[in-house]
Amino acid sequence: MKGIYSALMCSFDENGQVNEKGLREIVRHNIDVSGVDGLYVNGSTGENFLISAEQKKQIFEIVKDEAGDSVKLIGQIGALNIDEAIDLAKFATNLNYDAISAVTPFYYKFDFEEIKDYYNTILANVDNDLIIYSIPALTGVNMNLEQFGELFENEKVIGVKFTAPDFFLLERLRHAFPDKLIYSGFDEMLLPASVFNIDGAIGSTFNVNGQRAKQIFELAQKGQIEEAREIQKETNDMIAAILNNGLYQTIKEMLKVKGVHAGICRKPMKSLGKEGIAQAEQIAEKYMN
Ligand code: NGF
Repeated sequence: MKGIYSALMCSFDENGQVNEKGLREIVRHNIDVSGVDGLYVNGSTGENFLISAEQKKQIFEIVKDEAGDSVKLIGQIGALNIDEAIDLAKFATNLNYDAISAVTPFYYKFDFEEIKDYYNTILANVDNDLIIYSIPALTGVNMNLEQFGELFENEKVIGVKFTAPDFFLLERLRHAFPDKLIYSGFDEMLLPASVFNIDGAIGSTFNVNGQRAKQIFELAQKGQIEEAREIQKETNDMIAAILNNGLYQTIKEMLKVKGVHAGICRKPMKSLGKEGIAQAEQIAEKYMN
């Protein structure tokens, strides 16, 4: 389960429906061109919180059908409706997803006991391993070392997708839980996270930059920090340009330059105008092979 995972984009048409052909092309691009080790399906980058449960299932099915067993698959099933989360967990598990993942429940200010109960309830109902998806900047849920430890007491909780710039906590987690999987979630901080001996990373920009991400991760593991720093610098030039233009929309337009029918983002995300599309095309020309 170690390595570089794309937080998979999904292709949607103008009516907000899943474009199956486009989604299959995105999967193929990630496997054949970006060369990632795995796909994180129905995460933030997949616009998971903007789509119906039926669409989530459709995406789980298409991705598994296209990827087969060629790369590892993690299915993000977290939903505020715990029945939906359990249903999606069973669905992804029946499709042979290698693991499930669930974002910390958000919006209502759940206390830690409620969050722990959420994960343990899901896992009592499904025969699969789970990776916690921690992204405090978007959920408002901050957990400390002891709280992660309590969640890890459930043996089926095998790791965490750690999307936070808190390197002190990251180092403490690594030290305290050497047997749990720790995936870094901020692509622009992949190198410093790798230096702390993470097991892998999950990111949106790997859809268009998977090869560089793999190089950074592997060089850091070998202690070749100077070379890794060069590639992280080039990567961050690209990420800064993407963030400046609109994150998910720009990645989709970059994929289109490579012939991938990546579609548009679901409302209420807006589409790029002519200038934004031209900017995305320039970023693709400059940074994609
Ligand atoms: O898009 C976000 C929002 N974060 C992603 C990633 O952590 C999300 C990150 O790659 C993810 O894994 C998922 O789709 O579930 C950033 O887009 C990237 O580092 C640029 O800032 O924070």
